[in-house]
Amino acid sequence: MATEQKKEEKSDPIIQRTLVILKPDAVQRAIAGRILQRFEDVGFKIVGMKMVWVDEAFGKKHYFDVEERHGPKVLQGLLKNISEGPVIAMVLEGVAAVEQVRKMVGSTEPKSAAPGTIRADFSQHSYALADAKQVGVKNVVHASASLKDAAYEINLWFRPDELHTYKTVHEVHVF
Ligand code: IDP
Ligand code: MG
Repeated sequence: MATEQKKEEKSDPIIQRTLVILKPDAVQRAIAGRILQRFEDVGFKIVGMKMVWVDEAFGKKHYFDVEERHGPKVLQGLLKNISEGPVIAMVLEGVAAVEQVRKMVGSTEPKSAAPGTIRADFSQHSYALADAKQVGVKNVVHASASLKDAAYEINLWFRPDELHTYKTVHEVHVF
């Protein structure tokens, strides 16, 4: 299954939902609030949020295609990282949310992510260090890479009754 980041297509819904995970490194470093603030500042609506400590079996479901894309070593490191402490999982809703949130998050390796992105501004980790330590690269957050991934991941992490419909003040200006 192709899960590379895709540019918005004309047929895509304008208002979208995407899954963001503040990974264990973000929670342990106590930067969750500052990261959340960035998403709130842009006007994304939090429609679901919870703190969970997942195990490797759940991690395998979330990262079902990582072995195929990056090989078994990366998957092992990643499963170790994602299950080493609690995470904060959230569903964000807004205009082209999948693409916009990925833009804010930045590219996968913090060392080479663009300044101003969350991964660059909150981490200095590199593939070289991750490989040397046999961990996944510690890049603070996960964000769904495509609408298809978002649908799969939201369904995996949240029950329908954990997702909420309400109005934010941003909607007065945006919609
Ligand atoms: P993404 O998180 O930017 O979508 P993916 O390719 O989906 O990146 O990879 C999932 C996660 O696997 C990344 O967030 C990162 O933590 C880890 N990862 C990806 N490639 C490597 C690698 O080459 N070395 C170590 N960890 C990696
Ligand atoms: Mg990904």
